[in-house]
Amino acid sequence: MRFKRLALLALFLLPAFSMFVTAAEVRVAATDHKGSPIDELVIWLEPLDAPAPPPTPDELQATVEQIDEEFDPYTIAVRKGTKVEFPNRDAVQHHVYSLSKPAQFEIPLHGGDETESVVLDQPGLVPIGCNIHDWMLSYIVVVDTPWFGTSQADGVVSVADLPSGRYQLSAWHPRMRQADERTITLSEGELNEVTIELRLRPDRRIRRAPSSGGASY
Ligand SMILES: [Cu+2]
Repeated sequence: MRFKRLALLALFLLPAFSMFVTAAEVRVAATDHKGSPIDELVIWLEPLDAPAPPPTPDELQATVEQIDEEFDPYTIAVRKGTKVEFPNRDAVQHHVYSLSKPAQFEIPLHGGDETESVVLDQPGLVPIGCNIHDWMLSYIVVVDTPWFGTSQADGVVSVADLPSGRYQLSAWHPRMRQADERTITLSEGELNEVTIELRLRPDRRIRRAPSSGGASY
């Protein structure tokens, strides 16, 4: 009796398991024209053969912190419709805003431990800044797909659980004028490796003012 039940359970689980093993994984390794890995590169994959699956509630949550008078992360992709929270981890106040086409908002002065949020429901690039600290910058890329990620210091970003098929792979970095786009075909059950070489503009990012620790303004 017990065995029968287990056999039935296995039969029931089998389709879910096979779906998992036939999914594709993509691993993007990005370098600049000098061969150095590109950190903080946002990539996303839009399916070309079928519509993207609808979002789950868990997918529609993201956080951009203000910590040590910087935004963290510097670049992030979120799915269209995501509620992005902006918690302030600093004792000083920040004033987060965006004047972008997909989203214009302003979160007036908010102090330590206060969290404000914005729902981003239009795809596109949403640069955000702080009215008080000019060097604070972050870039939110709002995409209409569940498959996206950001590269680490080694220039690598992996995205798993994609159905096999054709995708538009887009890559964007704040030091690029426009996103790099290419079509790729992903095979089931395989790790699909893609190498991308991109030309980046010089790094003009202004880092946090060295005076911190002194004045709080
Ligand atoms: Cu600030």
